[in-house]
Amino acid sequence: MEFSVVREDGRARFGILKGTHGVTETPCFMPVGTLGAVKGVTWEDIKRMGYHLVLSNVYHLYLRPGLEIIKEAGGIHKFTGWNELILTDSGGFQVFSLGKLMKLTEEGVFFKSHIDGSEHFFTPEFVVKFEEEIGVDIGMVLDECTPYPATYEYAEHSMERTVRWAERSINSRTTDKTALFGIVQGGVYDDLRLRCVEKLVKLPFDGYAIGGLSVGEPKEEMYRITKLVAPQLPKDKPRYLMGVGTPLDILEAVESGVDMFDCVMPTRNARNGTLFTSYGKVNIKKAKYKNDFTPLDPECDCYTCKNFTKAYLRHLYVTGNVNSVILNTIHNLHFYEKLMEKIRDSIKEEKFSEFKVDFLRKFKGDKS
Ligand code: PRF
Ligand code: ZN
Repeated sequence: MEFSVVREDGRARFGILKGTHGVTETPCFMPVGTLGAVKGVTWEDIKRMGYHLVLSNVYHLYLRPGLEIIKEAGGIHKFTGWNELILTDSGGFQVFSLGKLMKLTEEGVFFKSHIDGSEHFFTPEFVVKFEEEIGVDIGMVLDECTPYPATYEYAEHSMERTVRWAERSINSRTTDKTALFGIVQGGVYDDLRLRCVEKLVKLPFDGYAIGGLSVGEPKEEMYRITKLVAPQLPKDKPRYLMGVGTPLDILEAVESGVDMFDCVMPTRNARNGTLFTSYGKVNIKKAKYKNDFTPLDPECDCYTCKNFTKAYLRHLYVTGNVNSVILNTIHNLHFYEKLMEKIRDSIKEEKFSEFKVDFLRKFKGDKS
């Protein structure tokens, strides 16, 4: 993997990330395709929107279809038909959200499948092997996502284990075709976060993620930790804020120097009828849209906005038509990619701060 920062505006960075299967500009947003598909849209849609990097997940792919089937297909790109960049999360988040179906040891994590209750064991080494064998462009290490709230002692032990697992992950690599990212943990404790960074940057990761945020802590805490951690990470490596977020969260994090994002928000919200527009969020199920024959977002040039009215989108939603999911997802993912494109352009022109203020002024005049 190659990464270079091309332009800077304050702490915000415009960069280019090259992986084994393609290239993406940063800051970028990764659509979530946990099971090897983004719900509601095809790869052709995803490409047309301008995405070159999508996210998937080791935990989910391991359970279904499983390593052997993906290997037999010739790797994850051949199996899914997506031929550009893929990043897989390690499952270090999904497994931990299984609660009592999970048991943590120094060696790794035992868990019960959410599908059939069968028992499995993940080690940091196995996760790296899985990511290398299915041939993803970027793999994430197995980490322990510290819950919120957590005591200082808990967060400290959890962070230290994440560091030990990071060392084991790095030591088990067998190829540089799959880049490997470390994950910073440490809860909302500044000194733990800084200690974690100090230890992880000594290891030769290709990039660094900030994990353990957007797990229920107040927004101010998330912004504070991001602002603290991002500038401490190596300047010449990509920085990824995991599982974040809203347009506001993304703008705040870009301002702190973050380059990559993923979140279920645009796709999940699309499925429940919450749509992002330049004037704020729109809840398409509301009765007031029954006879609103204007486009969802007059400033949007996606397939949905160019061809359909709010009244029709509401009708599809309330009648439970599968086209509702498709058209809403096309719009929301298009909106997110356009946001990222405008962020990149504004950094190139050294006008990021102005863009952020202008965007939010309009977006916060919420019309939902
Ligand atoms: N760790 C991993 N994946 C994640 C997170 C984390 O902390 C988060 C936290 N927002 C989302 N996805 N491995
Ligand atoms: Zn649109």
